[in-house]
Amino acid sequence: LVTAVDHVGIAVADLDAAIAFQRDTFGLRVTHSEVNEEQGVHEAMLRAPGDATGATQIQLLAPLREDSALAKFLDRNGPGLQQLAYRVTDIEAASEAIRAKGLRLLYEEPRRGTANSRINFVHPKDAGGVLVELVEPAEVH
Ligand code: CMX
Repeated sequence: LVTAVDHVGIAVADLDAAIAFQRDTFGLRVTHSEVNEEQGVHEAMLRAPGDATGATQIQLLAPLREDSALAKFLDRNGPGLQQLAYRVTDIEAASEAIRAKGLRLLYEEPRRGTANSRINFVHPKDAGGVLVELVEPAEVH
């Protein structure tokens, strides 16, 4: 079902400070950043320089609004690991297989994720306390 660990998401209060910390402490570099209005996040994707394309990335997520899922997570837990994202090739098929096992997905239909990927989430209460994101990357032309 899953082809790779696409990324691990970390909730942060200050995106620029978190990017500087990851860069100065671990040598990670930003490869992509964007605002996702629907998800209510300002996000950056980071990877180690020299890592092969397609390697697991670290996603830093800062809230855009107080009513976002990210803001609620930060209010409740403070900064820290927020999600584990699995890459899939066909999100409809993956969603169907997961629903068939009786697990709850958060959305009826996939929504837009980072870099025009298509995403959904398994409810953390159905996945051992981990918010699991399913990511079907956008086709690269
Ligand atoms: N990881 C693990 N557990 C989590 C969690 C997380 N990230 N977020 C919430 N929970 C737990 C809560 O602690 C709570 O546990 P208890 O009942 O034991 O206290 C339980 O899940 C349900 O909490 P809730 O109050 O019913 O739900 P929330 O309002 O906290 O929302 C969730 C939880 C997962 C539905 C919401 O965070 C969500 O919709 N997430 C998906 C969207 C998202 O995370 N977007 C940001 C990332 C965008 C991107 O990746 O592109």
